[in-house]
Amino acid sequence: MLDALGRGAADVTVGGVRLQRDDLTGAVAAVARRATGLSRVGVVADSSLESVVAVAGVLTAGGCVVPINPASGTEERRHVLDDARPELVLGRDDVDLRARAELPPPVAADDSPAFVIYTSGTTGSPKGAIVSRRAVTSCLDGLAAVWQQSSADVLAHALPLFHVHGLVLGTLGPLRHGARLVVTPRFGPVGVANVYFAVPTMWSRLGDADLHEMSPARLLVSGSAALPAPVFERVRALTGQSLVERYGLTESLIVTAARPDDDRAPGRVGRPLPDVGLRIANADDNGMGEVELSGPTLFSGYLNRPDATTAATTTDGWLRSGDLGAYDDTRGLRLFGRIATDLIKTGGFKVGAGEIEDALLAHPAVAEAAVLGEPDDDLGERIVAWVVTHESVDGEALTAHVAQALAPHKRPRVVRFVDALPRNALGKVQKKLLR
Ligand code: MCA
Ligand code: AMP
Repeated sequence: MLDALGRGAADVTVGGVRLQRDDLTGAVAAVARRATGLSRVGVVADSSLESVVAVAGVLTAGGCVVPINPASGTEERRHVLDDARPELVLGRDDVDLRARAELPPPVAADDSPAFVIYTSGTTGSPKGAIVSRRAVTSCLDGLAAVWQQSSADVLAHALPLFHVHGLVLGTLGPLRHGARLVVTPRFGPVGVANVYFAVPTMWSRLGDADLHEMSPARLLVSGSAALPAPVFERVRALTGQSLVERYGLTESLIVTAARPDDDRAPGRVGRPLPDVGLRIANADDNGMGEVELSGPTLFSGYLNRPDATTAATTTDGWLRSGDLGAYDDTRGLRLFGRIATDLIKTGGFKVGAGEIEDALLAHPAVAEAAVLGEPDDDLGERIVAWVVTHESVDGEALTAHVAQALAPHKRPRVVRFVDALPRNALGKVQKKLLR
């Protein structure tokens, strides 16, 4: 990675454990030596320096990383491993931060895969989005250009390392720019940091004093989910700064970003990065329609799912984002929400209603299940499940069942027991009636 994507990090601290440039390079090179010749390597991406070294090492060797949520449950992990079939899986204990080696020769940024990142759809199990090395470098270089990121920056965040936000932007970004990175277990001020990345829930949870402490930073960034206006206003009141929004999908990486000197407002996610194509399909009289995307940051398709890749792509090769937006050149892209109600964004994580329904139905007490996202002040949306049971069970048991099968962030926060689900004449659940 240090070769494939950049000139190497100045220094990285994760959870209080720090490696500086030469030691980091040596440890990354040691993983790279081990990963040489492997095409796909799973990394159990917990929030540790070992995860960063493992990811960077595999990329440096020219391999493809399959990030695995360390909290993923039995079913979800089995699905990822069966689908991606990594030749090796690296966890924290498999990486020695004291190991040192010489870096192998650089690997070009080309169309070969850098990542297979699992992301939820409306139905079924998560799909593996294949992200090329070129997509990663295009995205990172585009963002660096519009945000003037450099080796002078110190980025701080508390994002998970198994999704695009924390992994690509929040880890590979600073490695590529040679900036300093500090990953903390909880989001908050870090004395030396001048750039912060977080999801809206994290910005919203900060205390007044913490926000005040972040005032000297040069860039406060929000992304992954809709930024509520009250959160935007409160951050502005307490830091004197407007949050900078950027927008993208796992399938497109980041495609738009507000520029530091743009006139900012919540929901305005900026103009396209260099070489990104953006258009609004089937726009209504107000210019609102589905955001479609093209350009070098787009994914190469879903692993083993040509059907899903075709469904996500227009006949002329653009990605259907599933997001509703309107665009003008001066004020950029404004987002209004998602088209599919069966995709839920909770705390910045995308979760499909279908996968939770399937997990609930696998519980012996559950006869029928319907899942929806409801507005939530903290998480943006909370996962709510309506269930019909054929034997007695409590909501907590069902919640624990989903957390254990899929992942804790996919667990319903509310379980409502009903005698029957509203269905139409064809037997399809009428979710609108549940709202
Ligand atoms: C509670 N827990 C349970 C249960 N109940 N575990 C198992 N079974 C249960 N029944 C535990 C959890 O394991 C966890 O433990 C703790 O309770 C709280 O977990 P959770 O509910 O997940 O935490 P939260 O407070 O709701 O988390 C809020 C959060 C989180 C920190 C904002 O949602 C988050 O990290 N969001 C970031 C999402 C993100 O990075 N998205 C990027 C996607 P413990 O934690 O103590 O072990 S990429 C993307 O979207 C695009 C490209 C983009 O634009 O960026
Ligand atoms: P994911 O599949 O987890 O990569 O999530 C991608 C989705 O996150 C997009 O389709 C949007 O719905 C949402 N998203 C990302 N950034 C923003 C943002 N700044 N504002 C609103 N929604 C966002």
